[in-house]
Order: sequence, then structure tokens, then C-alpha cells
Amino acid sequence: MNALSRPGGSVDCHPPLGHERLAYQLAEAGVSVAFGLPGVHNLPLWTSFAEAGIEIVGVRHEQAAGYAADGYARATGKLGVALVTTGPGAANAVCATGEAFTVGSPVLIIATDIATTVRREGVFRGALHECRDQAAMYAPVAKATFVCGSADNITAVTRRAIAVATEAPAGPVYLGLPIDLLDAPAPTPLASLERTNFATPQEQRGVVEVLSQADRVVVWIGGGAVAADCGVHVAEVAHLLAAPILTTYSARGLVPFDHPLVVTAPPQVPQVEQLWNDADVVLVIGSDLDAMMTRSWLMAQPKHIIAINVDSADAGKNYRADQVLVGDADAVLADLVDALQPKPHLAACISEVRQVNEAAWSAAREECPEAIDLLDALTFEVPPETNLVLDMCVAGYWVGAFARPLVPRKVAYPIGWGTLGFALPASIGTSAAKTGPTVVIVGDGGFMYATGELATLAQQKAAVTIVVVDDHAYGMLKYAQDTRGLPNLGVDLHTPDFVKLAESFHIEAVRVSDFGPEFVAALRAGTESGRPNLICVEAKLLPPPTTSTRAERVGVSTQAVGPVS
Ligand SMILES: Cc1ncc(C[n+]2csc(CCOP(=O)(O)OP(=O)(O)O)c2C)c(N)n1
Repeated sequence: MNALSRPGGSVDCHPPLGHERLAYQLAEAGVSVAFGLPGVHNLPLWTSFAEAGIEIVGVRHEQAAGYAADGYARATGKLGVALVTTGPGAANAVCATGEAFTVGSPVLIIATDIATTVRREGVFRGALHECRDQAAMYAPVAKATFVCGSADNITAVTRRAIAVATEAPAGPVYLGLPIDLLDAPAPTPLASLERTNFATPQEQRGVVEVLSQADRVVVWIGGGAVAADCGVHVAEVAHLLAAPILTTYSARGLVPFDHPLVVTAPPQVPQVEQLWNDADVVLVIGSDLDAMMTRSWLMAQPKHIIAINVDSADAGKNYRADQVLVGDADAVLADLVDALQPKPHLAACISEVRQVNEAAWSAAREECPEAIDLLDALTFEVPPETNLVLDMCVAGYWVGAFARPLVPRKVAYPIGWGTLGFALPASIGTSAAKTGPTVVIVGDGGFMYATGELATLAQQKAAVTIVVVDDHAYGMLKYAQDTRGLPNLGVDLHTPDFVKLAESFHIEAVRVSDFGPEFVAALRAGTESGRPNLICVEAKLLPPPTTSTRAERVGVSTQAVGPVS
């Protein structure tokens, strides 16, 4: 069904209106689900979306609509759509847009705005939900903002907004639609854009030469590699180069964790960083080497970096990139596979990777055995297609850094913007993606940001298991005060009875005291149930060595570089 037809099969002959054309463009772009909260301004979209065959999942706060769209986009790689109403509704979704921006999530925030006939540039006239420049609220946190100025443009602007959100490097886009345009006739659109591979044969030959001469290559993969879906070619190139594969948080699972060249501990731990330090060449695929992954750029500038990136500025903005191949990573790597000869030391490299993994994991277990129990449960006791959605909490930091998925897009972690309160609403999106059950890891503080979304999960009958680690505190901050010898001020929390709270939403819940067998049994049952459920774990974990307070180890790196301007 599309916007031009009506339920029941009858065809309406009126020219398509703005809101119908919007829904039709989204459906044509493959959108089948959106997340929204209605207001009198955007209410027509509920009808036109239903007519276009797009389900709208109703959330309890516009911020949750943004996070859910982001969760959906991360789980599927497809466009996540949030619908919010004018003014306060639009303002409420700004935070989620900032989070989506830092990970390059293709999200479209569609907000209504006051009518063009009412607006007077720069003047606050006092219309319902009016603000002077709604798009400007989004400018610093979105990849782009579009405001539709006339009904004639609604189709073209919608198409352009979708293209900009989804084209590499993807990112969240704001689309503002004045309400008078939604009810105005809207004409048909133009053709869409295509992606281009810009790497020249000469540049590729130069890279092959350097890689062929290098003794120790390390492959580093980031979120851009996931966007390019180049896991098979990454594994082939690493195999030919006899190179360990280091992954950023975003790229986990692009090459399965049990591949013998995959380093399963995060890059910032000393055992793994040593591989980076010892490399003649680091082949960086789809990563900007951001602060979080490099201990705030304290990791040394490698001898030679070859970057494959869709954006040359992104490739060299933090570390000097000696050679850059601009283009679609999968296409560039396919050419490299054809041109490279296998290196002789593959067996030695596999054995080195095994040793590094063993050393890093046994150090982690020694530090915090409970965290490794949790990680083992999430790796071996849940279906392999499970989505892990993490919050900014100590347990989330462990899972974000050490998760071992077999496939990409299985770990959604808001570390880019450091967004507390992300996980619970984002799970609405991962569950709507229907790519497997979802496990949320959230602290008692982050949970309270979005308690209302328990109602959404219950109403959607979402296959989401919420693991609340209740330490009755903003635990990470309490740790920071403790390690600095400061009194505990502002960090202790009065928390509700999470089990009773969940049960009041008709969500099954249990309480356990650690990540032992009782937790594992509840986790297994929860992820198999196909329904929302909650496990409250009364536990306190030591933060992992990757958290900023711990990872910026003073004096370890001798050639610390700052960001390259
Ligand atoms: C929007 C936002 N506000 C505040 C913070 C700062 N912050 C980071 S972690 C944290 C504590 C989270 O507490 P909780 O959810 O209970 O998890 P725990 O640290 O106890 O594991 C806070 C307040 C943030 N990252 N984001």
C-alpha cells in the first residue's frame, strides 16, 4: 500500500498532500517502522504512515523516540526514523541526536514546525509550540538540518534528507516541516545520489608496496568498516598480511570474535596497545582514531598509518595518516586482496594473537572476576543473535569494551557522546529491528532516566531483558570521588524496588545478588521468553581499565600525540 491508496482497496484521486508524500518517500526508501510521540501538529503523520505501511511505535518521551531510532539504525544499518512534534517535542529529541551523531547513525528526526504563514523571521509571536529557530537547536548535533520551505519541495527535501542521513559517512539529520505544508499538494521527486569510490590505481599501488615491505602490520577497524560491510575482506587482508585485527567498540563482530586473528580485548589495554606500538604499519579501516579508543590520543603515533576512509579529513584528523585511500572500504579492500601476496609468518601471528588475548583476559579476570562472569554469560548463555544495548554504567563499560559478538551491529554503546539514559529507550529500536532478543545493561541511575519506557516495552511485547545493576549510586562517579580521596557528595541514590516497579508494568522480574548461576539462569530464561523481563542485580563492580579515569595511564606512552590540526 502507498500514500495514494486507502485501506480497504479503494483509490483516492486527490493529489498527494505533503504528509502523504513524506510517508510515501520514506516507504519507498525502505522504512517500515518509525518511533514517535504525537502532538496536534504532527498527528496527520499517524494516518499517512499507516497508509504507507509504516508502523509507528509510540514512546513515552521524544528523547526515547530518538534513542529508539538510533537503536534501530545500529541494529540494522538502515534508516531510523523519529517523529516529534513542534517546539518542546523537537527540543526533547536533541540529546538523542547528539548521541547518534558521534557514532554515525543514520537517523532522521522529523519534526513539525509552526506554519510558514505564521512565522515571522526572528520574531516570537506566541503561537503554540513556537520557537524562533527550531532547526538551529539541531545544528551543532546533527550531520545536517533541512527545513522545508514550500510544499513543492517536500518530496525533494525528504529524499535529500534521507540520502544525507544514509550516505557514508552516515549521521543524524533533522527535517523540519511547517504544518501548513503537510496539508498542501506535493509534486514528485528527483533521482537519488550514488556512492563513489575515489581511490586511484596509483594510490592503491603505493599502499600495496608499503604493505608488502612491512614486517609487522596491524589492522584496525572502526565503525566505518561496519557501514561498508567489509568484514569478509578485512579478514582476507589480515590473513594475507599476517596481521592482528584490532577493533574499536563500534566494529566488534565485523570479524567474528573467534577468528584466530581477532584481538578480543580492547585496544587501550597494555597487552593490545603493545601490538600497535610494535607495528611498522597500522592499516586503519573506517576509523577516526577518536579519544575514547586511543586513551585520549596518548597512544603513540605509529611509524606509518595507511587509512581507508570515505572521508579523507576524518582519516587524518587525529593521527597523521601517511597514505589515505578514499572510498568505499569494501571496494578498496577487494582490490588490495587481489594485489597482495601472503606473508610467511601467519602461524606466528596467530600464536601471538592467542597469547595477547590470554594475557589481556586473565589480567581483566584478576581485576574484576564478576565482570568476566557477566561477559561470559553474555557471550555463551544467550542466543548468538542477541543485541546488547548498554548504558553509561560500570557494567556497561565492561561489556562495551570486552563484548565478543560473532556478527556486527550487536553492541549499541553510547560511549561516543557518553550519553547516560540511552539504553532502555534504545532497546525499543533494537527490538523493533527484529534481529534477535535484546539485553539492556543499565545502572540504577541510567534506568531512572526512562522508567516510562517500561510501558512502551510492555505494550510492544518487546523481547528485551533489562539487567539493572543496582549499586544505589552513580557508581562511576562514586569511584572517581573515592580514588581522589573526596567525600561522597551527590553520588548516593535512593532507588525504587526495581522488581516491584517492573511488575507494576506487568513485566516479569527477579532479583539476584551477583552474576553467578542464578543470574545465568534468569538471563537464559529471559532471552528465550520473547517478552520484556527484568533482572535486578544487587552488585557493585570495579570499573574496567578502559574507562577514562583509568585508561589515561600517565607515563606509559612515550610519544603521546595530540589531535592533528
Ligand atoms: C546525560 C548524562 N548526564 C550525566 C552523565 C555523567 N555520568 C556518567 S556515568 C554516571 C553514573 C551512572 O550511574 P548508574 O546508572 O547508576 O551506573 P553506575 O555508574 O552506578 O554503574 C553519570 C551521572 C552522563 N554521562 N550523561
